[in-house]
Amino acid sequence: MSDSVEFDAVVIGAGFGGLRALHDLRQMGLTTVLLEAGTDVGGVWYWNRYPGARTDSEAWYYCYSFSKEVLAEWDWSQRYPTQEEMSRYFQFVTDRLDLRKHIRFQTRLVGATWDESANVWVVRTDDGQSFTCRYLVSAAGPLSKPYLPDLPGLDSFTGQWYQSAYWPKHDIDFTGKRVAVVGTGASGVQVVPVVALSAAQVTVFQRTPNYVLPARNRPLDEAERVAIKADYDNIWERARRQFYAMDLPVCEQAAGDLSREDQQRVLERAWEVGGFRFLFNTFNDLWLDGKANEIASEFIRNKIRAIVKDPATAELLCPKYPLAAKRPPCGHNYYEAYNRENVSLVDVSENPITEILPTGLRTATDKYEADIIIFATGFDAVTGPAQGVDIRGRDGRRLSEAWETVPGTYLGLAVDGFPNLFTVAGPLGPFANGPTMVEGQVEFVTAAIAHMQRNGAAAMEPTPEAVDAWVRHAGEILEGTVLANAATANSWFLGANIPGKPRGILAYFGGAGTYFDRLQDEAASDFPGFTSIVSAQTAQQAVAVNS
Ligand code: N01
Repeated sequence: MSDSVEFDAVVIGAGFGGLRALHDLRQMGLTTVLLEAGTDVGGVWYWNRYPGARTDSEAWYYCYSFSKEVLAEWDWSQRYPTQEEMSRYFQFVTDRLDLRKHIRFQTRLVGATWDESANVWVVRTDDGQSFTCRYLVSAAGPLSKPYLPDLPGLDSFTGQWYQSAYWPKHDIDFTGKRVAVVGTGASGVQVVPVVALSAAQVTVFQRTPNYVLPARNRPLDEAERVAIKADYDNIWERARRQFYAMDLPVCEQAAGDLSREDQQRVLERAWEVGGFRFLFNTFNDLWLDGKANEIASEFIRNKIRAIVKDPATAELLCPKYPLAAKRPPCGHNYYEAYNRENVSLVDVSENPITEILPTGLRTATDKYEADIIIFATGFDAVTGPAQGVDIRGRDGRRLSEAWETVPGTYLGLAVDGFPNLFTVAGPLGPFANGPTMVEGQVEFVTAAIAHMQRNGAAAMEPTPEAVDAWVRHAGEILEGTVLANAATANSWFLGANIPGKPRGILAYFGGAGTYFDRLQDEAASDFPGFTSIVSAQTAQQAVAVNS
């Protein structure tokens, strides 16, 4: 496209968003390179190889929709694929679409500076390279910067310790070991039941309990696989309309429309079917109405009390905040694990872990022996990855500073003062099923680039007014939901899980369907929320593109 830049586009991260962006940008004829810190593709599914890691969403919509070849040729083995199956899927997609040769593995972005005189990004990597590009597409992932609590004494620990999100590639033998698991989010609840199968003792340190929905995994048989493949057009149609971008029917009933018996029947049915249906196919006011939410929350607490035999442990496992104020994980015999003799729960909500000792952990009052410590302590979500990278836009303004108090974007995808930077799965993008959400976003990014090419624009960026309006809109939506309580539940939705991180809404909770409509309107109306820079060179190129 241009003689003066080394690449038309640079994409960061070989997860769902990055690989789709690489594919589409190359299809547009743009010279594109993807930078990936790992040794292979997969993004979170490359790094999070902890015991028990598998998807929380069903296979047939937790995948790409765009490639007919991939949809036809790839077969899922089970309802919730394991990390290993997800890795194989990413490798298959990459090779089937011939993307590998455009990926630089073990290469981490350390900085990118907007050169205003040339309208290019100057990108720097950790192997000392530097090159220019016109478009920078960050798909580094919202949950890609693991958080390790700053606990004194970790260096003195004589056993082994691991972070769920940086799990080693070799197997860890837990046989006969005393294992401490710190954290009970989506990662911790998958780790516990699996490690308990071989460890001598598993001690779970819980600060805030979660509402863990039963996943109810099962193998997919051939007939189901054939039916799924035949239904893909409808699956994507439904997923793009559904609130969380999942292939689930739209829920029509409010809790108040139903008798008490019918409410329980609906909840029981969703609990039995398993997965996120409990959130999205029970009451359509579950996210909006405290009373409806409490009916569903208390239903789960009663399930916990019925499953977990020790009443004191059961009560500790019962969350007191509204369901969905934290992202509920799906569990595979999570509550049942506490009925094992080798699993115990320690409540560290009031009595926190204060120190790691050479042979274990301690709180202010007690000591716990451990041979292995697993930190499933989450992520510096959404804005975290940008903090460690020196991205500077116009006038040398740093992205980390721009996002320090309010992580503002327009549509989750672009920031004023940072021309031609696209933040796939960035702040204030929709909280939704990742693959479907990022596919919609990448389609918007390529539409924006095509718009620039047609109009001879060297760059575009959102107006500050568009960013402010989107931030306000996202905040207003949050206030109308039970999620406004997320800070009290230490949720990463608000940055509340990281000590010292400014509290601010990090995701758009208006629903995926509404969001996709908004993207489409913006593109169809020639991007009214953006301003463009036209240079003599790009104007000339536009003539070539249009002729
Ligand atoms: O992280 P989390 P995660 N002492 O932040 C605790 C996605 N995901 O990796 O809640 C003791 O949820 C912390 O306590 P608290 C998914 O979107 C998906 O599990 O802050 N405990 C919490 O219990 C998910 O929401 C999948 O009070 C400490 C835990 O560590 C997101 O990633 C699988 C502590 C962290 O939980 C994050 O999930 C995995 C301390 N000092 C992740 N510091 C699937 O789809 C932190 N904690 C399968």
